[in-house]
Amino acid sequence: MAPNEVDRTIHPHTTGAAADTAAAHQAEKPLKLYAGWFCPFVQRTWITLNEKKIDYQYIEINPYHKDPEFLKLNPRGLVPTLGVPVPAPTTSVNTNGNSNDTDTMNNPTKKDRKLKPIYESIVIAEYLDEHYSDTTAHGPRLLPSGDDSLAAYERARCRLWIDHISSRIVPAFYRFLQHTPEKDDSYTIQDARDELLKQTKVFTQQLLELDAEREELGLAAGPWFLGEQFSLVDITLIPWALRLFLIDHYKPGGVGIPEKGNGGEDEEVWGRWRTWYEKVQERDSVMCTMSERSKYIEVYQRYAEDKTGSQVGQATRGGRSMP
Ligand SMILES: N[C@@H](CCC(=O)N[C@@H](CS)C(=O)NCC(=O)O)C(=O)O
Repeated sequence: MAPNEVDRTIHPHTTGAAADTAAAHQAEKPLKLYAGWFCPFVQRTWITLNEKKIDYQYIEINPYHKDPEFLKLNPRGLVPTLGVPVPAPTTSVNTNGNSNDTDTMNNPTKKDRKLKPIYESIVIAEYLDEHYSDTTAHGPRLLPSGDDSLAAYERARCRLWIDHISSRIVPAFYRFLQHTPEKDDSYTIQDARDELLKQTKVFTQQLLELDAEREELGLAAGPWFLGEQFSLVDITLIPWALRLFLIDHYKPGGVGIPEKGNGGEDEEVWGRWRTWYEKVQERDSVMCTMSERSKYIEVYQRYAEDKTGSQVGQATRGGRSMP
């Protein structure tokens, strides 16, 4: 199955808070975000750009149309794709830690720049965090920086949990949302629920362990993966956390995260989840990328009924890893 009519006829643009943010970023800019308003992978990039106060042009496209111009930028045919103005190299690229390019790549007056594509939401986020590293202009780094062995370890730990989210939580989300027993009875809705809850709990237990580590050092506990510091680990998970309501809407019995006081032996874990989730909903860089709830309900119906031909949908159906 390839992208089909249900994918190609989705609502074509942002609504709600996201529409205001997109409207404020229509002017031509050197940095271009090719986006789909509904896409959680795009949302990772969008949050990163907002969080770091990077100037960009928002360009809405429907990635299921596979326009040749878009495929030239990203042969995988996926959003997010970022168009980045890259200067012509003066000498060969080096790997010894010294930069050949001393000026800012985002200078629109330079004529010798080419628009180069970057894709894959985590690669994009790491690029933006690394390139826009001036903390005065762009705020704290989203991954721990520094050359010392502690910083290297902490970066690796962040990447480990980014991997947990991408390879465990995100696939479990789609397997649950696409669960359609008439089409596939190889797993039950309870299997799908158990897997999503299990992987979410593993992540949240890690938040608790990190809190305890920080408390021992006399540092503030949460709310984020890096304590008081909002991070790329949080950004990696947020779009799916904000889409859990779709499972509540479409799937009998819903996600199944217990209400406060009903968590039994997991009460502490789910309490920590709620603390994190409440902070997510207060974060401007996040909430300004959200469209109207009713539009997500509409656009995800093709997943809930297992009718989408998207690459994510096909991978979920075929038990393969995410695109
Ligand atoms: N691994 C990619 C996944 C991106 C992705 O799957 N984007 C979807 C929209 S949510 C897309 O462009 N789908 C087009 C298709 O399935 O043909 C990333 O992290 O950026």
